[in-house]
Amino acid sequence: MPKKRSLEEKSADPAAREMLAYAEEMGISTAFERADALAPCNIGAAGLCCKLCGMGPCRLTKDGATGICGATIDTIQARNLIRAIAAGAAAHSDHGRDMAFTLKAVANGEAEGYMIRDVAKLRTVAARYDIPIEGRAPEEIANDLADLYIAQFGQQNGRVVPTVRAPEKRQKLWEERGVIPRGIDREVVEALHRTHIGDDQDPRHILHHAIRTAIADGWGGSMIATDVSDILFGTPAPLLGQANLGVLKEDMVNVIVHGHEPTLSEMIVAASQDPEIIEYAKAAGAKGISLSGICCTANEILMRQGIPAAGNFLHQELAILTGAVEAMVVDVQCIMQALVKLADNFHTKIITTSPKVRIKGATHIEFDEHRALTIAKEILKVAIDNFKNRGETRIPQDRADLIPGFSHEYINYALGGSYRGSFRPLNDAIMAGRIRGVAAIVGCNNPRTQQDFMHVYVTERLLKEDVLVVETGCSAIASAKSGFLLGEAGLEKVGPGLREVCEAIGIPPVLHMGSCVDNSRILTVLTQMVEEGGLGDDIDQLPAVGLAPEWMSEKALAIGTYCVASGAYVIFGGSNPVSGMPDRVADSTLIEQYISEGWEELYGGKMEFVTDPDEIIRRTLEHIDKKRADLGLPAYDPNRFGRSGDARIHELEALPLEERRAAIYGARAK
Ligand code: SF4
Ligand code: MSK
Repeated sequence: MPKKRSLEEKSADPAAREMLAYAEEMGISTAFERADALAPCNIGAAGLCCKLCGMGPCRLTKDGATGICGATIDTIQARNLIRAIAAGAAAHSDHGRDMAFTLKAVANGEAEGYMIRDVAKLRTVAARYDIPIEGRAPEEIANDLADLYIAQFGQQNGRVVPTVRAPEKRQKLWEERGVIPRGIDREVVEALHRTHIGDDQDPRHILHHAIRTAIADGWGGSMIATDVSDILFGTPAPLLGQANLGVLKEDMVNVIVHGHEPTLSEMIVAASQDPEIIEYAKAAGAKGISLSGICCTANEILMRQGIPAAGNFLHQELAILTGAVEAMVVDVQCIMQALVKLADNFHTKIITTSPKVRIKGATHIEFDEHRALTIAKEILKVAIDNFKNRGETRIPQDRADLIPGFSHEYINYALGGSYRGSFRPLNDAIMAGRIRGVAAIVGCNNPRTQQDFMHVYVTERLLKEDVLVVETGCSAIASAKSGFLLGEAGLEKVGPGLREVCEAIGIPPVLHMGSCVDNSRILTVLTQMVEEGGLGDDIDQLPAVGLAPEWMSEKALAIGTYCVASGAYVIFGGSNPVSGMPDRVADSTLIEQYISEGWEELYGGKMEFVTDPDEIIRRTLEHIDKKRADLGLPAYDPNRFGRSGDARIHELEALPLEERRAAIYGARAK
């Protein structure tokens, strides 16, 4: 009988606990409760089940077992893994494709309500690909860039162009290893072809193509999605935001946008500020419209517009439980089918908008970028009309302030200034040991683990060890809810050296860098650190680690794999899709060994699955310290820094006057 967890075991977030208690009271099912009731199949979870043909499914539970076709455990695990990576790469990249088509429509004046907001970024990106920019209108440049980007998806030969933005040494390594992606769709299709019954049956050869497919995502589809979003909606810079369910408003029409693509959500933001719509809401008895986000759509509009985030992945059901949401508008990815049934208990309308996504029982209002503003207004009117149907509400009062919006462009500016943007101060701080290293903490929530706990625990521990943390996706929202994304408040929990740097530059200790596709920003930051000098000549030499402590989506596996291909050490928490049976003979499966030691030999990066958070921390710090030593940098010493800047001023202020004088002026004061 599966164990029923307490509220505390289900979530680290008080707002979530309050709503889960309410769900129990009402007898309403949530993902948390379903995770307790539905034990995972340990054969499938370990990657040992193959259902690639009608002779199966073949479930292999003993060392040396094979499927009916003779496929071994190693082959089956490799096939399952590459299929997940291909699905993740497809999701990110299809998002990138839609963004590129929107850019094309905007360039040709065919997209209602959109404009090119960041001309400087358009010119910078276009110039990287030798698209002429001088003396040309932004629309002309955008049209050429859109054509180039659209072509990357169907390209058959050559190289996916954003790969030229990787460090030179990395590009050479990829060329030598034969993993430069030729076309984004081509690599995804080939991953599926190779894993059809009777195709590629050498696990290492299968995983070689997994690397190529993942690079097509990180240095292809995802990078395109991020570039175009910035060009159309503005490159993020810090602003003030809020996160958690307490952002919902009792006296306003609450509309939540959930999913991933900013095209519709940005237009809903614009429509919600339209005087005609505000009047319509007032006529319905509300004070106005309160917009908020869930998952990565939340990150997109939070970091560009300051629109609050109602929560991360596991908050989607909890938001509806408040009874205060008139409409949840969804597009693609991470949307639970359970929302519709749950919403039946309340007045909330679930509105699907993507031509790719329908949910039985939901209202479908299809989005079309050519009529975006009109459709956004239509959606808001449906929500406003629903306000009168609202019953009793229960909105938790938990909400935290945060400062999101740390694009790599802004970090460059913050460190170097507007005339000479530079990563020099960051590299110097790492070289001196003030900052021990960098960790990118990314990825989802998973109802099989305590919501947010792993994200927050790992973040907190690494900050104390003077590790600068950058975050995206649901991890960033977990940190936002916990107060790490707010300059001064977050600094209390930070090691002395890192604290000095944050105070000197004026940044929070955890930098919110955006949504899942924006992990491509992290690739850019790592590349800029390499190019700045002093920390080696490729990403695998940096004292940096990538972590996905509560992962659940196939996209997370694609992200992890392109980070490994780029040279990073990546640790996943939670379940291990290549673990093998618990009673297996060997310590680790061949695939586990290959994606760790094998990939490290080939790419300098490695992938591991670790459930214990303390072990995640230990391996992270060990790796960072090893990379520091390999670079010949001084060993990290926590007592060396932290007595300058604001910290020193606070210490001095606490001293009696005479002692303070003596401390400041030394012998001269006497
Ligand atoms: Fe079984 Fe082979 Fe078919 Fe997989 S491909 S289901 S291992 S027979
Ligand atoms: S939304 S992929 S749960 S991070 Fe990007 Fe969050 Fe993971 Fe979805």
